[in-house]
Amino acid sequence: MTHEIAVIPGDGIGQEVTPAAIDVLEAAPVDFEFVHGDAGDAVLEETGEALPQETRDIAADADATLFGAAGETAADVILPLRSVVGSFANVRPAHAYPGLDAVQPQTDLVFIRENTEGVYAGIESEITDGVTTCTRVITEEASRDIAEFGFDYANQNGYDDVTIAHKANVMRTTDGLFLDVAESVGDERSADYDTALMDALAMHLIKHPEEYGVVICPNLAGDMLSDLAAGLVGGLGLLPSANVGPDNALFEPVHGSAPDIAGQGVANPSAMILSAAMMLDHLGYGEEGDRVRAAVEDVLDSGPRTPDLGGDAGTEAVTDAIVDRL
Ligand code: GGG
Repeated sequence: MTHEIAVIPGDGIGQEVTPAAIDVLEAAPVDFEFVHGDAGDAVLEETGEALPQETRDIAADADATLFGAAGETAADVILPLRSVVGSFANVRPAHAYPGLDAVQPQTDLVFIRENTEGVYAGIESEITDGVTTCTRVITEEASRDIAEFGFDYANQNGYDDVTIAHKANVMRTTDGLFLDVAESVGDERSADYDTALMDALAMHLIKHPEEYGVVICPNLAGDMLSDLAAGLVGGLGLLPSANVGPDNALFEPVHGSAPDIAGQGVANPSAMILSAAMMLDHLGYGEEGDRVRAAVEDVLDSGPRTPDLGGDAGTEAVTDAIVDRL
């Protein structure tokens, strides 16, 4: 069976790490047909549109999408693409790897981030000169969907600790609803869970990440806490993600376009390749996904490594080493 994969490299280092993931997928014993789509800052400049309809269609029609990185046009590119594939859950694992100088080597967390609403609903306005607003949308339906997904994920992946992150003491109506609904889902399943104020949770995650497993979060909290966790394990070059919906999914590294190093050939391809491994899992190739993860772990442990991890190798050398392990 051939799987059609939309490949949208996006901006900056997305152009460098996406081909790395394709090299790795081509080494796996699975038939893929890759269909390229353009999107991002450069496309906006060229065509006046950051996300052309043709790219939306490619993502909508594919079995899954690989996305590289979003730049200044993130709100016009990755947010709509997540919606094109119908994703409501953003799964962001943060693991420490052997051999790397992690701040907290015992970290093994998975953020389950609500992917459709919160302050990322895109409802912003300028009321008058110097006065702006952003509407935070939290619905019972989306809160239930993400909580059910999070508890199921913990159950299916052997995590005992589930934490519901919120700020219901301040955002009483919106996060009050998120918290109530997520707690009801936990109670309906007689699951063990904790709740945590997201600001306090940020501090506790830094000091004691080993006390946490799956963290169910509203949208912005999930975006921020997962970057924080990247700092615990060695940086943004290590965190993959899956945007999952009922019938389709999009896989992307947690990092952005990294304009400071774009074009130099030194971007760490690990997060993108680990995202491709999550795509293999999603398409039913769990063993192949495990093999890719093992190859990445091996190269992270023994090198070569990119400069963000203290090495001096380029993206291609690291990718070749991972393909060699496969
Ligand atoms: N956190 C690194 C970064 O810049 N990611 C790209 C970005 O802003 N994505 C938006 C999102 O994940 O919602």
